Amino acid sequence: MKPLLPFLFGLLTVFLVPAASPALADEPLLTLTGAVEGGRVEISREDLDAMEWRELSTSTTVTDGRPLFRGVLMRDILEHAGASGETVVARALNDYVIDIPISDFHAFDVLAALYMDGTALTPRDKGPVWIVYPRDDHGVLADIRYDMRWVWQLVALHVQ
Ligand SMILES: Nc1nc2c(c(=O)[nH]1)N[C@H]1C(S)=C(S)[C@@H](COP(=O)(O)O)O[C@H]1N2
Ligand SMILES: [Mo]
Repeated sequence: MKPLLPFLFGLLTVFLVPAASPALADEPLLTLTGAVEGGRVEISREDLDAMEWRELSTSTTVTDGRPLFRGVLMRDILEHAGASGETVVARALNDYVIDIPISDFHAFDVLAALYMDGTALTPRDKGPVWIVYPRDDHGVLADIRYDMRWVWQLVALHVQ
């Protein structure tokens, strides 16, 4: 029985390592459903690359200092998908789910961040997409109500 265990771990590695490697350009990174164009819009890295990228430096509850995040504005992603509604239900890889008022994305420059300090976020480290609020620019954002909306490993947005 003993040699079986390393073998099983080996197998696991074979299956998990490709899953952790960077996504292909046309593979969907985010899936939007509900009140979006055609009821379903998949957004690939290629789609994001065609949009405007922004940078944002902010402190977070889970990192030291003020990392520099790079990504696309949440409101631009919703606009790209033709979203119309009041709320997005954001869902992460770990099935963390939370309602976010769409008004947040108009009141604040909230990023769907793909990079932190120049390094691509991976599913192992808050990636591939992390919702990042400009926490240091608006006093109101330094609040648990907003911290809960910093969804990491974001995979899906349901608009309603
Ligand atoms: N994917 C994912 N994102 C998440 C969570 C989670 O469990 N999974 N927790 C949320 C909550 S409740 C808070 S307060 C912030 C900060 O979480 P932490 O301080 O526990 O790391 O991340 C949010 N984003
Ligand atoms: Mo939390």
